[in-house]
Amino acid sequence: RNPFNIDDAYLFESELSEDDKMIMETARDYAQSKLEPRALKGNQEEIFDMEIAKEMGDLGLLGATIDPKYGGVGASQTAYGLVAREVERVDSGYRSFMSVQSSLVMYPISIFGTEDQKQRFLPRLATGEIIGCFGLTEPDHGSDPGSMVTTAVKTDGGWIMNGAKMWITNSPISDVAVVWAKAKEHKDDKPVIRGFLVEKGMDGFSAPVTHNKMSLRASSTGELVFEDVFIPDENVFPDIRGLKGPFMCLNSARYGIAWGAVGAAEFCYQKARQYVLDRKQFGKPIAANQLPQTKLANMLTDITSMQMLAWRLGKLKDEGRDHPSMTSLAKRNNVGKALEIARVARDMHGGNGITGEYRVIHHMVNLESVNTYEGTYDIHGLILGREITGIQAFTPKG
Ligand code: TGC
Ligand code: FAD
Repeated sequence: RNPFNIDDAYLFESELSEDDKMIMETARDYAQSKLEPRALKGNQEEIFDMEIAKEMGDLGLLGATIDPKYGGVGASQTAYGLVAREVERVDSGYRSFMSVQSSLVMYPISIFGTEDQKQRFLPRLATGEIIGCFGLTEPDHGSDPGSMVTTAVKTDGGWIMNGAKMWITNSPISDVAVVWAKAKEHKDDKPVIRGFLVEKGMDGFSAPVTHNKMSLRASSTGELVFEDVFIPDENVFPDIRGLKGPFMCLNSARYGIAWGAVGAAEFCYQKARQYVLDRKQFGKPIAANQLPQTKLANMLTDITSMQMLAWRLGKLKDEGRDHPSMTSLAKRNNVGKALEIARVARDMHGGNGITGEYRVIHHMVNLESVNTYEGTYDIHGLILGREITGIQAFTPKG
């Protein structure tokens, strides 16, 4: 008989290329040696250590898929996903930082930006010298970003922006914000969604912190407020129009999340396994009972299917054969399953599962945010439902 690997049951890691494996191992070593020791305090005291950006940048973990000409390492989509898995094994908040910088800031600049915008921003984003954020959600428009009310009106040499974005990862610590707003070139034009690069220090622009989060506490979250902010023409993406712009970025970030959720789930499963092996009740290890064993079997089954989905989607992306609905399926399934696994693992730790030290409850509450952002579990269900039936169920018009 061949040996059975209880962490990689279908041996997907053995299918990785040497380059992808090397990047995965770099990310794993970094996450375990530098992020893990910060995680408990970071969560309890709401600290995002700014050194993390530079450390990730030094290792090529920011915008890894971007062309080396602009500071990336030209890594595969699979490698990008593997990095997200290692970082989220420690804390979804650190993965959020990395996803936003890579998929929601560097990626749009690299595909929608002018040569000048790429040169100005990408190399410094890649090293972590500057930090970016992505503003799509508004206080009254979350799942339905097409109804956004933030506006940008043309004026001499640029645009005047008014409005507000909410729930923006990295906003309080950002140097540049990729902001999606309804733009009007002429008074009577129909507004069209366009992307703007709003820089820290621009008059009328502020980024207040969101307080009292009970989840993703090591991630800095805030608003973006625009009061007659002048944005020069050189800070506008020239050609991209409509929701397709932000959604293309979300395809990349949602894919990374599908991998990240694998890391969080693996952490919770491994902790639960060790706990029930070590702890004795009724004179025997808790692991010697049938219920804990089937709970672990369910976790491994779900984790294996999550690994298969993420790995296969990465390959399809690398081959240019992916579809956004594949990403919806993987994001929805993997985060939903990771959340279930974290809740069961929390229960298997009994009272100790309530404390921060075991860090399972930390993953559990983080995953509540991950299940909500970048399209909620139900919204991705509706995206898939529309694909399957051909009927749009978001709005009454069908
Ligand atoms: P709909 O009519 O479906 O589409 C409008 C236009 O967009 C195009 N499109 C896509 N293009 C590329 N990729 C995709 N995934 C696309 N989905 C749609 C579509 O083809 C169409 O183009 P065109 O040229 O015909 O105009 O638009 P809708 O308004 O009906 O959309 C509904 C819905 C629910 C699918 C969508 O609005 C949605 O996905 N809502 C969820 C909102 C969301 O995900 N927000 C994320 C905010 S960012 C964030 O959460 C970051 S957290 C980061 C972290 O900390 O890690
Ligand atoms: P709503 O859209 O109001 O939804 C509330 C509930 O109603 C959900 O359960 C939803 O599934 C359900 N619902 C809504 N519409 C329908 C429907 N038609 N049919 C059935 N059910 C429906 N946004 C950014 O732009 N940038 C960021 O960096 C960012 N970071 C975030 C970080 C955190 C920690 C969090 C929590 C959010 C972040 N977001 C960010 C925002 C996130 O994308 C939104 O919260 C998410 O898209 C949901 O929008 P909402 O909160 O307005 O909820």
